[in-house]
Amino acid sequence: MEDLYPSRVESKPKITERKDPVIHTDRSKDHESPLSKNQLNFYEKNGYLQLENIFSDNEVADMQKAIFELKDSNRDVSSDKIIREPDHDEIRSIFAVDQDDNYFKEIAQDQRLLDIVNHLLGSDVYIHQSRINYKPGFAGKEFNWHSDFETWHVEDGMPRMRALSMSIALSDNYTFNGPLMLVPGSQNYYVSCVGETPENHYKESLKTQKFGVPDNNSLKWLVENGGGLDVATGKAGTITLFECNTMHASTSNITPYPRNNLFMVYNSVENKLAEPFSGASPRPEYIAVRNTTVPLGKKGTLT
Ligand code: 6CS
Ligand code: FE
Repeated sequence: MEDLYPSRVESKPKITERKDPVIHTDRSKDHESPLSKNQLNFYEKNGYLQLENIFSDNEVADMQKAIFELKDSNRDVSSDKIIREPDHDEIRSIFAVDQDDNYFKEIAQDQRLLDIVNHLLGSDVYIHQSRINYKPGFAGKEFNWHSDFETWHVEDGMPRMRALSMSIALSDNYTFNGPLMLVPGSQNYYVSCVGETPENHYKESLKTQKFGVPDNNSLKWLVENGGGLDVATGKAGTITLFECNTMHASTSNITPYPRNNLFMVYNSVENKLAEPFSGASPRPEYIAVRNTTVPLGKKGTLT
């Protein structure tokens, strides 16, 4: 398959224009979306969108209880799906929660979410990756600048920019406890990074990412040619949708307040993973789904 978005192959970074729409349903069909025209315009322009009050307070409380029970039950468990902080034993992330726990699977296929995602991706969808990032107080280390798509393309073989992340805040995301920072407009440019992907890169990158991180000049260019820098703060329950190629990062958390977020990554069923464009072996199923790409829910049908 032709590599339309080569990265980590040249000795110098390069910025090219994206070759895919940001919203994959024609804008003449905005009325079919649960999102308003203004919300669709904001997402198309900025590469992200925040939604409040999708879930009831009880639903949010149930999710919070579920993620803390999961964290407590895995405190001393050693598993590849449990990523601990680089210099701390605290749990940083737990992957594949929708695969291992029906409660999270139900959240992933909640029709209120699917109606939004199906429209933005213009098709049925499946979960490419799910995780809980706990970013514990005093110990949660940063996530360096990156485009998820650059990693999912190079290391997972995701062909086109037709995926998005849904982050559900399960603690208040303040300006000071390591909230998601985004570069509005960066989804329109693809930064080809330098440096060859090491084998089993994920064993390190999920703790501290070094490859697939844009150089400072490219990052500065995106910020200055896009919409500056935004911070996705919000109370628990707030949803932040961000396009697979929107440049983002988050700082370390040295406050007493954890920043717990549940991430569901939706990929179009028309964009299933091919062979990794890096030529390396595919990443494990708990990071990049290949086997269960069954459409979630049914687009437009009652469930
Ligand atoms: O490698 C990945 O798939 C993960 N890495 C980051 C920093 N964001 C996306 C995803 O969780
Ligand atoms: Fe990311």
